[in-house]
Amino acid sequence: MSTRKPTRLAPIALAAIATAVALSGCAHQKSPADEVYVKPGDHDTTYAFLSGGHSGQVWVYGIPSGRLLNVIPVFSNYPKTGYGFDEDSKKLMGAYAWGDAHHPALSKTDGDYDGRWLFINDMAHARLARINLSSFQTEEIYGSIPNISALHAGPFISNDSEYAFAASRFSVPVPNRYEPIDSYKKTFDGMLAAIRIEPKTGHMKAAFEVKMPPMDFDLASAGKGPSDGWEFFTAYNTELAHTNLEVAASQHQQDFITAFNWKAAEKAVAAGHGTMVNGVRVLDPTQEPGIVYLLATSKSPHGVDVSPDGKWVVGAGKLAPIAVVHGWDNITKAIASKDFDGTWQGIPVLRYKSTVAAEVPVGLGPLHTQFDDKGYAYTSLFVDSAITKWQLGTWKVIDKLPVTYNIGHLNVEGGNTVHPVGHYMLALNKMTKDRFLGTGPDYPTNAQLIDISGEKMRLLQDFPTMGEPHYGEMIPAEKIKPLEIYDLKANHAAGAIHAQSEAGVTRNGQLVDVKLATIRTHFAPDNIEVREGDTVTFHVTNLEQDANVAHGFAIDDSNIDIEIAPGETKTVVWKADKAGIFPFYCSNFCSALHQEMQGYIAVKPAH
Ligand code: K7E
Ligand code: CUA
Repeated sequence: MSTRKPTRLAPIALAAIATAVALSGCAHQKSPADEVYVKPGDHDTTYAFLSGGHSGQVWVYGIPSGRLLNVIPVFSNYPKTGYGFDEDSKKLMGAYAWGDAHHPALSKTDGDYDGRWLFINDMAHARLARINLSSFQTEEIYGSIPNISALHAGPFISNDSEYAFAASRFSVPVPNRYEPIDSYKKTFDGMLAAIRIEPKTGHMKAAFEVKMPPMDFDLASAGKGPSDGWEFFTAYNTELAHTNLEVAASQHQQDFITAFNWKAAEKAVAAGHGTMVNGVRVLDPTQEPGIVYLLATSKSPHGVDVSPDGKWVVGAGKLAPIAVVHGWDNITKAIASKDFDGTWQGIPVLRYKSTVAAEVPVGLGPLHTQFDDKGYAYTSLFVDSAITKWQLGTWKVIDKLPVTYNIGHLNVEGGNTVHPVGHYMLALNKMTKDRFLGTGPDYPTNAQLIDISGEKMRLLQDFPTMGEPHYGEMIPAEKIKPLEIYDLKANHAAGAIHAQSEAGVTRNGQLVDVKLATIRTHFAPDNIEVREGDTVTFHVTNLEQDANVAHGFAIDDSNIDIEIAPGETKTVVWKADKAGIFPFYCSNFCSALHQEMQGYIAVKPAH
């Protein structure tokens, strides 16, 4: 089944194969077709969670096959599951019908993915969502996070999921108020935020924030090992431009990575420092020495990524053809000896010559870097449409692989952990151009699966992705334990029933409550009479306890369509606003008599 685990061979046999491969040049290597082919009935070895961009969803793919396994609706309606149609998910989604989802982030324990939750940002409304990786359902949407404007940089999860870190992309005055836009430099604020994740439940709540000069914060990465307790944020627009950014924000040869000592900030907050703004304690770094330092980094940095051993902080300035590597040892020494290149807006700038360990000539348009388990780094190059592999420590460029086309993020399985897996890497390309059959002017995006287990990167296959998955996370399948059914006995949802005998209709004035059972292959009750003007609340419980028997509930001529998993209850509200007969039916194929699964609502005229 798995292509991951080779059969065990004696060391001598392995050595012999290695020699044979070296001599014959890959004679024993499987073909890419064999490596990605998962035969019917077999399973993939890895999950890939790709953001759906401004579709507001998360796409779940199987790797290596590249098969789309499911869609998890997060910020947008999804009639397939009824998300955004039933009362609970409507409440979750709040006032917005969409979100701009960029960065899926898996929860961690001891620096490794633990398979509990997937977090993801909605840039446009400064929200974070949490998906339960047992039910694969969105459980929480938190936000808008106070004082954060356009949450692009986030969520970035600390090594024990203590915090999700985030920052403002578009600075605004904090607290938000009218100011003339040309007073930007004086009145607008950049913000960093630490959102506490409750260890048992995963609930999120803004813990503290740091007010920064109005740069555009872009991305971040968690310190690890020796640098644990720090978070590194990139920012462009150190020019502090508020108009014509394509020119005005591309003037400086260097911008900054902000090194944020969140453990020190925690202490300052515990000591009562800072001021409360919209319910969150906000620290002023000019008054809190030791909390933030600036690391000069080449022109308009986009990604920043900390190596698995926590020793290297890699910034990718998209307008310079290098990856800038800052050494954690260098950073700590420069801080200890106050080796500053002055201050900027009151914040110490560490001397570049002292912190920089290497400028690696990766190529044009570097955006993001990932690491494997063997000490190599992989940097995506948007302009070159390529990935450059280079070595940590020697800083040698090892290999360069063209990708199609214009890569943004890339992701190594286990990529943001202290133990990357180092087998598969996904290139998340922005442009598809000629790669797939045409589907009109709206093009999909293109993911490419790359084998990084050898010296050279090997392209295995392409598969289309949708809504621009800015980023994705890959995790070995064995770390996820998907739920098969909801336990009906443990279902305490409002209006839930546990047997068909509990189903029925109750009335309170013009409010009608229907406890509706679904079970192969009928609804109970299936003939319902109400009066014109009634508001009818359906609590639909799927009494099934067998896996893979979801029922649907759809009412003709309405906006109601939900899917109910075995053991689950969902609530929808329907207005009986005109007299007549309204059929309802099961919208999800469930059994041989699915087509018989129907009922009628009769609405009696009011007079
Ligand atoms: Cu598209 Cu992380 Cu929003 Cu980079 S981001 S490419
Ligand atoms: Cu129940 Cu189809």
